[in-house]
Amino acid sequence: MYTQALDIGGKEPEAKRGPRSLTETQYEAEFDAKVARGDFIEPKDWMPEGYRKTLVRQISQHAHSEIVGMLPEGNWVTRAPTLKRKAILLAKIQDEGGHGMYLYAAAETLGVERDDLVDALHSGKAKYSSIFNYPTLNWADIGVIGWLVDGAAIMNQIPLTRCSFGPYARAMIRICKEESFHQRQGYDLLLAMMKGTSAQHDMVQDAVNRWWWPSLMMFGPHDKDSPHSGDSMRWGIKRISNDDLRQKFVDATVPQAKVLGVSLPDPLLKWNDERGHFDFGPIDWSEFWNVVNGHGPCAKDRMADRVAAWDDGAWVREAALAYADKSAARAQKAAE
Ligand code: BYC
Repeated sequence: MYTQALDIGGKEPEAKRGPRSLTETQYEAEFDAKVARGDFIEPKDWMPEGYRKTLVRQISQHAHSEIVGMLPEGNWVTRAPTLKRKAILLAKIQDEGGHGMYLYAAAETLGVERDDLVDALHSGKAKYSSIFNYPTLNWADIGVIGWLVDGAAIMNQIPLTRCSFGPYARAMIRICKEESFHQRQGYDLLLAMMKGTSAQHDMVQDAVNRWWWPSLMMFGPHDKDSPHSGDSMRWGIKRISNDDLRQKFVDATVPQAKVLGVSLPDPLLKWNDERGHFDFGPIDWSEFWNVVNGHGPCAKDRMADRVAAWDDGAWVREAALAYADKSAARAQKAAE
């Protein structure tokens, strides 16, 4: 049966299309049941507008983080100490670029344009992970980014492979596999440095001291201060809360620090038999919000570098589009 959907202009998001014989409440009940059964919601399925907006926000912020995350590591490609380390670092940075592309593509299935998302990043309207606003000061920072930053990312991202939105969940499977390699290469780099001179040992300890607390901040504010968590948990976007993921990360990382032979910069870090977890000291939330609100130590540099890279790459995008147009025209001519 034809429906009013045919009268609606093409601009309406996919999520709103579909037969209108059902009421909004019925659609919502069907959506809730799918989420409760653990079925994926797909782009053409009906979804609440808040769900769509939350996904566009989170997936695009995630994509921006991957792309901006290439910058602090990119600074070290020309200074990697050996050919092997340079090749590994280059491969890792390329992976991050790829992650950004999968994630922008997943966001686009929700009816937004990639150019608009990129504009929002460049104009400072969109957020990206707080962690990439800190500087990479010595070579050990590259190892610590792999170990702690990618380690925190995996902890946060594995539950996203079970997120209720199909394209995001599927993108996360491949991303997590690659992040796992990233974490191992970072830990391997640090193990090598810890077997080296006392100066190398000091570089690792210095890097750990600077990256530990910002890594804990990556998981976001405490659950009680997280405005989006309630809806995101209900909708099956988030499966594990910010605080629970942070705790899992601390519990997994403390033994790794011991094997490495570094100390973690928290005098309150202590195993709690009763809880079965490590206790840890308070996070400086004023630093977190300052960074999240665009005042991190490297915030201006990161965006200037990002915009310059976008502008410098304009000719590549134009050439790719021209090639695609020509190929399409050729294919059409051949079909006539
Ligand atoms: N940094 O209600 P909440 C990587 C914002 S890439 C900045 O808890 P939500 C890698 C939050 O956006 C890692 N902002 O939010 C790449 C919200 O602000 P708005 C990136 C943060 O979304 C290259 C407000 O605070 N990973 O690992 O429910 C090389 C309230 O927070 C942060 C992802 O993006 C933060 N840390 O939960 C190496 C994972 N935390 O939007 C490594 C996907 C919070 O209302 N994202 N905010 O203005 C998520 O899992 C969730 O979005 C978060 C936050 C857990 C991050």
